[in-house]
Amino acid sequence: MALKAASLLPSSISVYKEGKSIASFKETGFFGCSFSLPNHLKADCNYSLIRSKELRRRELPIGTIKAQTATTTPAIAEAGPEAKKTLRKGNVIITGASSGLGLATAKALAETGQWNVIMACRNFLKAERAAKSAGIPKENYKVMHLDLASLDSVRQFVDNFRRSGMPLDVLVCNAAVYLPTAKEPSFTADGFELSVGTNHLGHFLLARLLLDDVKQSDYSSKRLIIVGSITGNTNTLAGNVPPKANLGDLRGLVGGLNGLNSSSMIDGGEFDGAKAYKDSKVCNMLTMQEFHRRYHEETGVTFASLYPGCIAETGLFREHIPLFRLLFPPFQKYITKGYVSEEEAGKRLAQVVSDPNLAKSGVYWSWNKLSSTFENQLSQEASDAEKALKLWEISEKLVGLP
Ligand code: NDP
Ligand code: PMR
Repeated sequence: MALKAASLLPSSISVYKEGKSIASFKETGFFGCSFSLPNHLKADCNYSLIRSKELRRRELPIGTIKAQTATTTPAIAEAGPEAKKTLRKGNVIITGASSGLGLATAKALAETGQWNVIMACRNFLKAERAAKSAGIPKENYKVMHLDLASLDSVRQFVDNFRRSGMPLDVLVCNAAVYLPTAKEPSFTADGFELSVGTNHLGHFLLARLLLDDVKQSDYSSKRLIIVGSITGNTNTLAGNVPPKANLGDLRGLVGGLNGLNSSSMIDGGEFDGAKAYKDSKVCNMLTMQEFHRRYHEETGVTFASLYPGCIAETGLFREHIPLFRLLFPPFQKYITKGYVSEEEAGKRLAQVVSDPNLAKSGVYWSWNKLSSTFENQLSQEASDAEKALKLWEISEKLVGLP
């Protein structure tokens, strides 16, 4: 299988394992890119052991890597000393829990018996069916309607949740859309380009509104988690696959991303669906850090982001061409070795929700080959505090926050 996949990816890029080249391949129309990488990025697909060891020796500010104590994925199965302080179950909202990472995380948490999972989904029936067929214990989850592509729906969801009277301990902003083959932009109910509108602006409003609820929680560790990705980080090999994320000076966002009197892209450029997704992930990671800077000290809430690994079989790739969907999983399994199953990725995100060892705020978590966590380093753009502030202020205006 490795050979087969490799033969479909003839060579101008090398994939390195612990400093040694393990495979090389070159541009194809299928993977659609031609680029060369600076040497310092070539080993990045192996973003694991070497790097975390090296980083353990350095003290870096928030938003960049810092060494850390590794914990392994199964940690969520046991309640740590912190969790034992709290007698009641934790309540966690997970957006986009009807498939992929969100569903696997809901299952991993619900199965511990220590969490009520609120599955915040745009398709109620699909979510109910998914929860049932995944075997999530009925008493440990509830589906609530949320369409992130509509600011009214976000506000309605928050009202409905508050009316339920449940406390909120953890919010997980997980849902996303990826439209790599779209020739023209599509738009949210409020007229924002759909990928940034859903993945960033919908979540931005949701997280801003629900922060008050999380603040009030008496749970032992309250958290707000926004799922990020390697592909938004241009300090990695994956993040250098064109089109690269780049928010520029945010001129398109200032214009409202409506594709009419302003560009549909954050940087003001031509529409590109793959870039819009990667840009939205940069927004997710910048937003997490801005939350941390503004609210961590005052509220004690832990803000975190993560790259759970390449979950190559999820619904995220539903809009991609069939050949991509066929070849992407073996490519990630046998060539980049970045592949993780939905189940494993779900355990990883569940760990960021509940592991007492991952209570540090302002961190972008990743996992090494042994499935141990480490504090990963974000790209220059994804850790740019000035850009994060500007993004925050423009996003506030767009979603109608004072
Ligand atoms: P999926 O497509 O399987 O899951 C995405 C979820 O988002 C679905 O439940 C989908 O709902 C939901 N969703 C989409 N649009 C909306 C909306 N408007 N309102 C509410 N929910 C919506 O993809 P993944 O599980 O792969 O993606 C989950 C997260 O993981 C994303 O943030 C993604 O960026 C991130 N990620 C994924 C990686 C991967 O390799 N797959 C790698 C790194 C990060 P529905 O079921 O109705 O379509
Ligand atoms: Mg990528 C270590 C190398 C690595 C990793 C971990 C990923 C993850 N990718 C890697 C390398 C490469 N990819 C290389 C060398 C190529 C060129 C052949 C390549 C191509 C590629 C494409 C066309 N990769 C992709 C795509 C997508 O359409 C996916 C994407 O960008 O979605 C936004 C994707 C991804 N690669 C990943 C991950 C995790 C993705 C999915 C995305 C995400 O959610 O960010």
